[in-house]
Amino acid sequence: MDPEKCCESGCNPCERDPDKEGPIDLYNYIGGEFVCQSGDEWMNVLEPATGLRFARVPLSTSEDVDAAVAAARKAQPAWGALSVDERAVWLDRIADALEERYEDIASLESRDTGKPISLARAVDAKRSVTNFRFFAGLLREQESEIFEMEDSTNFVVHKPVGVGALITPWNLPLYLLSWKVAPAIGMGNSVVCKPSELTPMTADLLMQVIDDVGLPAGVVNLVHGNGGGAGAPLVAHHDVDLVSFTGGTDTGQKVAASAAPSFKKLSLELGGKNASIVFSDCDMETTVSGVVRAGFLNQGQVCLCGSRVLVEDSIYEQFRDRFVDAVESMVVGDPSDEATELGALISSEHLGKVSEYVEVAKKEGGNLLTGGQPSLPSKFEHGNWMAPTVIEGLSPDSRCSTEEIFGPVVTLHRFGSEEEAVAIANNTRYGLAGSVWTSDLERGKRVSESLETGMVWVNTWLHRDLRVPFGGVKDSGVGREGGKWSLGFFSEAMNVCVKHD
Ligand code: TXE
Repeated sequence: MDPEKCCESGCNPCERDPDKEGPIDLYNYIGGEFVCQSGDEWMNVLEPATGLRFARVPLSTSEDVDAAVAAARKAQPAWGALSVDERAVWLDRIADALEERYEDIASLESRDTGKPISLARAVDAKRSVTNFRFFAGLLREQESEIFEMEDSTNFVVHKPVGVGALITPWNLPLYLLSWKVAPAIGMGNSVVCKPSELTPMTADLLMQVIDDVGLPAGVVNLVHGNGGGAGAPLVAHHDVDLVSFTGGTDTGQKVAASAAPSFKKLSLELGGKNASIVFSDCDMETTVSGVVRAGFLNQGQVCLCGSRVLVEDSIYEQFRDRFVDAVESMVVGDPSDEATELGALISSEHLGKVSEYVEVAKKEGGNLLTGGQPSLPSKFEHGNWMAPTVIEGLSPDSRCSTEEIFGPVVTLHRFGSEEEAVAIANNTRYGLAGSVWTSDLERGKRVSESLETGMVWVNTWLHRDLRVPFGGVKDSGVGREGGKWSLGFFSEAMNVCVKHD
């Protein structure tokens, strides 16, 4: 780290001054050091709730990516040579250190994403710690895989893949980054992280934690920046062996095309257009609250959100009215207020995209049952706000019924039969998740298995056992992470067959 060089370029990671006035400057983390970017282009990090700038993130280039990949490559052999138990100890150390910064994670994540502080605590902060602890335990539980033949024994060995690129989006920043880092380094890989330029704050906090616990230099590296400047060069890098990407389907296609020529190991967790299917024999109270939560959690900015609600004809009006009442009772406002249930959308651009879909819905014949602009104190006038919106009357083939909107917008549809419900639910390019609400659990399981998705919940939603496979089909992605599926993705299985004397 050459302070003179840095100070000339105007950035100065040599000392982080917490009391420094003005926006917080973030730095890349390469080879165990916070370092300046090679260029001098920065991007403002804005609070979604107020539109105010509170940090700056470097717009790194391929030069910074080269340095990060080189540091990862240098660190990988020694790290990969450690035993699984030795690496599990490191994951626990990171979990312990993250846990000590639980409230920092929650408040930073809430400020950076616009999500309510209650959600940032209960979901983002909690799960980020759990991810490291869970994979530490899973690593220790791994059983050896031995297959005996009459005259030989087969030993399956799980070797590191090498250098991994971990690219994450803005909706659940640390939750998703930790979900990738923990198993990736746990299986002996070294990594280069590229968080979303819109929400870099808790990725920076994770690097501080990793630095504080003294993880060997180069095992985890981070390069800030946007897709074109940093993400694309990282995916294309000749010395990157694996890419784990979570983000939009369109970007996922670019990532897949770039990774293909060098046969990089690839996992894509992309968009969704998930259906919540409500049968007339459901428990109405539980179902209304569960389907509202599924539709609007994190302002509808979760790939698993139930953005389409399919209701059996006989209870449609009753359900619709109770659903709209529950939606209209949601507290929309200051993300830092404990009572807030719905915060701001991630950016003005994204608000524009979601608002455009509401206009399209009206043109497609949709009837707006509730929505619009929430009335908020003046300090939020430059924030990205939308009241939770419910639309009925759209054809299941309409754009708003089939395309991912990724905001606080839910469309209501009615169905006459189980077969019709399944047909409507599957009538989209996406195939990530869904939920089925019925007191007939056999029907719940039967309908679930008919859905073209990677996961379905019956009479609940986002109830997560980290041991299960997570991922989608069709345009929702390729591959599975979660539990042993993560350990499998972040390793290369090798078989050694030993003939007996
Ligand atoms: O994601 P992007 P965005 C959906 C949602 C949203 C859309 C776009 O519909 O409106 O995706 O959101 C990096 N090579 N989801 O723009 O562009 C980028 O810098 C390599 C669903 O945030 O996919 C960021 O770090 N990397 C999703 C990450 O990819 C590239 C959650 C995701 O950015 C790149 C979020 C490139 N060419 C959005 N271009 C989910 N499945 O949960 C960008 N990036």
